[in-house]
Amino acid sequence: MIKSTAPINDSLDVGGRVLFVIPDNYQDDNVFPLGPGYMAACLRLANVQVEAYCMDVFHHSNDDLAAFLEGESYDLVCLGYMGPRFKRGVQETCKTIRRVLGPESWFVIGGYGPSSCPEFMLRETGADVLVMGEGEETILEVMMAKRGHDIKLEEIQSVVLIRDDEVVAAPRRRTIKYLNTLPMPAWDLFPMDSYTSSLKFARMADTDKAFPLISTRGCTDKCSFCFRLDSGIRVRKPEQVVAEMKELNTRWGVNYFYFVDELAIVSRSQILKLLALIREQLPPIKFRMDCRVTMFDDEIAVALKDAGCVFLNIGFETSSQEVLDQMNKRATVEQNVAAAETARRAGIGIGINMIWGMPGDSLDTMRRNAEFIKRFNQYDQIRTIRPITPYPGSPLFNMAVQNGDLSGPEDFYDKFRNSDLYMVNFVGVPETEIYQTLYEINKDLIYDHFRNIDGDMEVAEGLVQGFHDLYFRGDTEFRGPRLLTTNKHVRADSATTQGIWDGLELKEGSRLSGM
Ligand code: B12
Ligand code: SF4
Repeated sequence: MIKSTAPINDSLDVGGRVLFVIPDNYQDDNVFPLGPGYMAACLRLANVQVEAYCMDVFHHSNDDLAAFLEGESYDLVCLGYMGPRFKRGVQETCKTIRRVLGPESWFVIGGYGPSSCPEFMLRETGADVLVMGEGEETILEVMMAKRGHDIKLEEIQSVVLIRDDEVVAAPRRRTIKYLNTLPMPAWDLFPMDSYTSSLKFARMADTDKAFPLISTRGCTDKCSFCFRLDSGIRVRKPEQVVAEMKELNTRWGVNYFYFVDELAIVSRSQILKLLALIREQLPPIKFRMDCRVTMFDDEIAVALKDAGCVFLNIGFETSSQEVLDQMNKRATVEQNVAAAETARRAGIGIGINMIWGMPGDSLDTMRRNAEFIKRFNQYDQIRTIRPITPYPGSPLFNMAVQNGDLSGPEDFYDKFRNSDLYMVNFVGVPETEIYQTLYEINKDLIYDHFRNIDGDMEVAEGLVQGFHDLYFRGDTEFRGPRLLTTNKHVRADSATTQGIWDGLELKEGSRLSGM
């Protein structure tokens, strides 16, 4: 019996075959699936043959998947997904896998969607195994159980199963303490030409190649609307992160790095060290990352800009202190304003993420949120106001269940249609008024955006019509401006040298000192 976690190194010889199915997102800007990439790399160390079937890149249908699976035999067929597209897409893919797989293969699910409501997801998908949280160690042990090693499936930490109609959930495993022990993602298993050319962000030239990487896992905070897959935050060694960037740059020409960390700036010393290494060891590159307003100031902004940061995604969330407090954001409106101003001074674009519809919100706070966007907009993204969705696993979802607004995950997934619709009314304002105000505000924000980028007003009108049809005619196919947020409908590339530095000091040898 294996008592401890299976080692992620080449000391194990497990053998066998595993397939990762990447579900379709029905869009062309596909993000490389880092989770499966990491798990595949760990399995390969244990001599497992791993393959990937990317429905997202090739827009394979479920019939294509069925035909593909019928000719193959795998020990595990693995699928990870987030909640929102579960009912509209992923569920059918799961049914297809379930129908085609014979008893010689196990169907394994994991990621944010499954981990937030395991029993519901196991019953809805018919999966044999559900992995909670981080997957690298668990999938290796599941594969060992499948291959007849001395380990029982139901005893593997973080595994959830249904046996005789009862849910059997093993205790959660501890998160991987040292992320540096993980191998690099198994990029070569995936269609890298597609993944490196499909993302087009603002301030990117058409020839630039963008690609994701992650330098931390987790977050220091627990905002009420956010489902945390695992608690706490872990940081990779900056040397290893830069080595990964170098490899992506030399092997695939990646020159725009998309840090997908939920919280990339954890401490001053950590970020300054990483930025210094980027400056020292990489050719000129661009990158974007997410940060909290509480860990952002002029010194960090200058260092970010100097290392190539062109865009920061910031969760401002709201312009109301009361709502910030209620959502447990641990930030102030003053810090929000200061962060937006600091980014503008430094010439770094910002993603102005504002949500509305939290307890404490009103039509007035919605209007103030829109004003905040207009005041600090640099037009790197088409920003509109989206009402909050209480995703399963988040404290807000639990509140909706306690209040009797939702009965559980099944009710959530029955009701969820579109993330621009307000699923649970936390504010007590009649829905008709909410949608009328949302419509007026979003119309104003869209026209403001297209006027400021000198954009195609017909595209703007199409978007406004889309919101109209969604709010008032129930056309839930509309997906908001997100499919248009490529670099075509955002501010023109400024070569990132339009920063207004306002006396901020540039380091010696700065790549931007000619500005
Ligand atoms: C890239 C990304 C996307 C991409 C997805 C493509 C992709 N390749 O993943 C796009 C842009 C499409 C996207 C969309 C959305 N996203 Co998103 N996204 C991310 C982001 C920034 C990075 C994902 C990533 O690569 N992580 C790094 C890898 C290493 O971690 P991982 O993917 O979680 O994988 C690990 C485990 O989850 C698990 N695992 C994953 N898959 C599988 C599969 C199996 C079989 C197993 C066993 C285990 C397993 O093991 C992996 C390794 O440890 C995360 C933030 C984050 N840092 O995770 C948000 C995040 C996942 N997204 C989030 C949200 C809310 C959304 C949207 C709902 C936003 C919206 N309102 O539209 C949509 C939903 C789209 C949908 N289809 O359902 C939330 C999820 C919250 C939740 N409760 O589900 C996150 C956490 C951001 C946040 N803090 O709010 N997103
Ligand atoms: S919303 Fe952002 S800051 Fe808040 S818990 Fe989630 S990742 Fe952390």
